Amino acid sequence: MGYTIGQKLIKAHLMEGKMIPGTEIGIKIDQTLTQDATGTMAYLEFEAMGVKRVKTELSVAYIDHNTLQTGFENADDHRFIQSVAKKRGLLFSKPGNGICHQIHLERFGKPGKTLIGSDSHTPTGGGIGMLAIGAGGMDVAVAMGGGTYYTTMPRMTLVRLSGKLSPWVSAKDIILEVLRIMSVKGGVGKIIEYGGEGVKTLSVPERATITNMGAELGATTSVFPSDEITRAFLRAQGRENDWVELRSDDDAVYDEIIDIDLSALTPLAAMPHMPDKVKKVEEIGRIKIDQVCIGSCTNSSLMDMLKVAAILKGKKIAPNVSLTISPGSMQVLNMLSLNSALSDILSAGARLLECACGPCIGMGQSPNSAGVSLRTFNRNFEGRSGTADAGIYLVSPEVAAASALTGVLTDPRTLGEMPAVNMPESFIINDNMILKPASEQESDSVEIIYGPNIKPFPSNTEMPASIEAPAILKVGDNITTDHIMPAGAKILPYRSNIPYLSTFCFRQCDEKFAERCKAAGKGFIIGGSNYGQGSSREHAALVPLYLGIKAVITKSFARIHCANLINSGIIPLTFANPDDYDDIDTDDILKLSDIRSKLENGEKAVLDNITKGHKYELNYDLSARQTKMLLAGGLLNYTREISK
Ligand code: MIC
Ligand code: SF4
Repeated sequence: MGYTIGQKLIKAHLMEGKMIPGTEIGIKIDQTLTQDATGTMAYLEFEAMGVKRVKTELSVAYIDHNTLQTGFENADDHRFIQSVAKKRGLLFSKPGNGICHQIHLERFGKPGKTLIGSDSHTPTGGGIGMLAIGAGGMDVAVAMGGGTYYTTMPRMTLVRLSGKLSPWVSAKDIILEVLRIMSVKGGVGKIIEYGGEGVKTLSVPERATITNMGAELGATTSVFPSDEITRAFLRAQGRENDWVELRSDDDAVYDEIIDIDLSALTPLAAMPHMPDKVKKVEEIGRIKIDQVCIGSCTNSSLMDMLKVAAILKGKKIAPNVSLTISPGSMQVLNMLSLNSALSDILSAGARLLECACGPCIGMGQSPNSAGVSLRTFNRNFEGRSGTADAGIYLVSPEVAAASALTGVLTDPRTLGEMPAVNMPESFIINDNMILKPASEQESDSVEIIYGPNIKPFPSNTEMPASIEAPAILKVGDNITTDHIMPAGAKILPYRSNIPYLSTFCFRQCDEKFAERCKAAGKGFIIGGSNYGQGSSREHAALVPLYLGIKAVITKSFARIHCANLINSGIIPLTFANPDDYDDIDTDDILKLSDIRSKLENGEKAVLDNITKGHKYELNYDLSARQTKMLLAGGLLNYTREISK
């Protein structure tokens, strides 16, 4: 039996375990990336591990999320990360250089290599045939120290593409169609691989849009073959030597096959407030819009920007619309500025923002009250934009630009012929915003600079024999990490200050959550299915840990968040009978009796509802290593224990 691309990549990096779906595997990591919003914590953890130099082939620390610098906090974090990078052997991408995933694709990603990043959209690298996985900061810290990365062996899904996209339809519509078919939890435990004749019609930036937004499926990662198109992209980046061919075997076996005829697709949009609430633009109709934002790691490549410039050329945006453009990297902006594209964008009335995440993570550009915003981004969770009652629609650059001109949601096919866009043979290469580390000899004299906003991260203790505590919060399905630990301009500057961050935890669901946790001293969270979807931010585990949360009991979990809970020593449990969820109310006193010995002996866990006098059976899906980690009170305690 042959192998899929995902299986080949795993096989080539397998350190522990067997490639049996659902079981734990350990893989060797070649490259890592961090961004600043998760990076400060990852480097604090790395420092706590006491490793002198990173042991990967390449590790890059990017600054792209917290670039507003409304106070000293962000700049201090940047300085801290820069000093760690210099001392410990990492490349450092300065603020303004662009979004980590876009730059990594342009300058560093290599087909056939593994990459983990402390950001859920790390699978963007799958667009050039990498095994690129989003993970919590602690997992990235371990990988930087040369440690194995553990995950569950995924099942393989093939999305078989046939035909060719029609004019005005683009890669964003392909991934929105996949989301429509599979839903935000449809990818959990899977690698989504793209194949079929249609693949040959897609350029690398288009492929990267698709693998990027595979994060919204909950997938472990997404991957495209590495072919002549990949080679041409790397050549244009001056890196043809990094190319290797990668394709699935003819007799590879997939667990699931989804067929999509590209020629049948039309422009799509994800409606508020979930990336899988996908409808045809023509069906939604010409709703009035207030804002259009073009950019984010999903759609900020040169190709995207050139298309937007061509659509806007010689026209004016509607008076009721505020249009923002954030190019994905300095390379993209540089290239736009060298031809008339930038001036076409500006003359139409666009507001040019920095090459950074910006509005995607609520760093500015929050829409007006009850505003309608069309964004080429990947997430439209309620409140993420910074305006609680705004309605965010996720669309392609074509739909965004066409709608900015008309002032209403517009199917771009109504604009007539699509303007042609030509990609250059080669990109401008200027890595002057990427700083090299000190040499090993010089590194001893480099000082790590901590600012006053950088506070120690919370630690856990060994798991007790039993845990009795109230259900502090009960939430429904598809709770995102933006619910658990919101981001945005007011909160993001405090990513290295867990005590302060904790006051914002779960605010959208219960304003008094933090207060109630403090009053109770300890507690449980009860959740529905796909709990913790979205971001990789380990703050969504570290903050609950700080607030005394001992276990989270749900119908099911999203992958990265579940791993982050375990790393923090918070027990993730699921109801054996999902209906038991309905029986629990907020403030019920619950008891995990003999939980320690149950986990040690692999026995079913039982939750006593002391208030109601009922008992519920609970499941847990833990490897032997994860069980030991939980018993020890998290990854750092466990690592200390085994290295004694
Ligand atoms: C996001 O898109 O939600 C983020 C901000 O990039 C996060 C990381 C973070 O919370 O810092 C992600 O996707 O992992
Ligand atoms: Fe940045 Fe948005 Fe991409 Fe997250 S999804 S990395 S916030 S651009």
